[in-house]
Amino acid sequence: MDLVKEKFKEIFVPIRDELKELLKQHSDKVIDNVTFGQALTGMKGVVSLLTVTSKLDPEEGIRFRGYDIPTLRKKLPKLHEEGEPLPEGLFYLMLTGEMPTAKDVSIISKDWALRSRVPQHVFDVIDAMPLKARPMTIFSAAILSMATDSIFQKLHRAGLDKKEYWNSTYEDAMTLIARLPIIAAYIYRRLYHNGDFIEPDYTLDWAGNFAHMLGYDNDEVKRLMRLYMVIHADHEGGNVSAHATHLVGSALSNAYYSYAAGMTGLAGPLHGMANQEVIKWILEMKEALGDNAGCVNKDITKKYVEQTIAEGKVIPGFGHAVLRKTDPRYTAFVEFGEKYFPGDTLLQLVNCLYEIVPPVLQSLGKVKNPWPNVDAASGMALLHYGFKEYPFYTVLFGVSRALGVLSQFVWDRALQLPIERPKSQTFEWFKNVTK
Ligand code: AMX
Repeated sequence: MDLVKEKFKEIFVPIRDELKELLKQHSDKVIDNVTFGQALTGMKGVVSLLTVTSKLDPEEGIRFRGYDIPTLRKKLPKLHEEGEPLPEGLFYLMLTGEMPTAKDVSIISKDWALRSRVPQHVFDVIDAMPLKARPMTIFSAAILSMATDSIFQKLHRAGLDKKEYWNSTYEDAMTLIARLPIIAAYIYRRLYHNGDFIEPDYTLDWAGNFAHMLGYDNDEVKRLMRLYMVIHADHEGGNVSAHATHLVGSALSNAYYSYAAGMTGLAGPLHGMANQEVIKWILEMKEALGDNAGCVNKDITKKYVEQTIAEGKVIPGFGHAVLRKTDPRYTAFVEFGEKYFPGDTLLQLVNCLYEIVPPVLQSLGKVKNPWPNVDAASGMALLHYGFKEYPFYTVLFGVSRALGVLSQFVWDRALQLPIERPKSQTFEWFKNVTK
């Protein structure tokens, strides 16, 4: 058994046993109440999921195994002292709960490089999609097509003991993560660079190699890609992509099916697609307002924001279902911009929207969180380096999200979490309970 897998087993077995014991003793204990409003507005705040990898605090933002983003940027192993953490390390931390050493990170980097060969039929599936298909449609189809390789599925059909589910699920999750940069880069080069594909460079780390295969060999872009892959990795269990992955997996669907479900959820404009919507909206605003966009003319920009809302649309990149403060992931991207490209006009515009948009949203009297989320700033950094094909941005988010949802997926199997099945009621029932 490999070292990381062995370590994981040592860690999860006592936790699995403890969970079983707790369930045996306390199954009837009431831990939460559900209001009429919560049941009908997306179950927000209702505790009903077990997620070990991360926890989202409405005021402080995301913590991965207890560590916030600024701490992770300092503590996780890096290639360069002043650079960004390696996503391999975050994966290790989410899986084991322990801060990795440089050696742990290097073991994962090498393991992913070894597992990364993508079967030909996956490229054939991608090539069969029309060039006008959305990148997330192609990405999800490619992931699904890899289910042919699921070791869990093969062993399960042959009659696998449920205590062993975690082992082949770990194999599937690692292989899936290893292959994602190659698949995503292939889609990107096919759609936007005439199919001029770039071979992987296995002397690079996972995210550095991803930037390289996309066609960005600049060292700053590699740093940005490491940050990007760390920042989007996880946001506890209830967000659409994490929850969809968990839900589908709870039926013992394999990791490929489950993560593909997560990705089709991430593709929605209220979730991961917001990162492309932000850039689309900003570019349209610049087109409409010319030199007046941003702090040059705050009144005109404010009117543009109000006009978007008057047209029945949301302001992409602002608001959140859980957060009630500025998203620390947003702050991390702005800090990156201020370090590497402080004079950038788009960075200035993003900073200016931070002043203009929240008061407009607050004035509506219904928006629970007027502050920017991660998507308000991530595209600005990509655009700075010439990565202008914004319909692809959600794929980048998706590659990163695999780290969180698949480490949790391995935990789901290790803890033998059961099939998920909340209760639904009819409209008549809901009317009756109000009487
Ligand atoms: N612009 C305009 N209106 C907004 C808004 C925004 N950015 N954010 C919330 N509202 C509106 C809602 O549409 C809702 O209006 P309604 O009552 O007329 O339907 C009202 O304010 C109350 O919504 P809420 O409780 O504050 O938010 P929510 O939990 O229902 O939704 C979210 C959260 C993120 C979907 C919402 O804030 C939004 O649509 N934001 C813009 C899209 C976006 O940036 N999504 C990315 C989120 C992060 C991610 O997953 N990547």
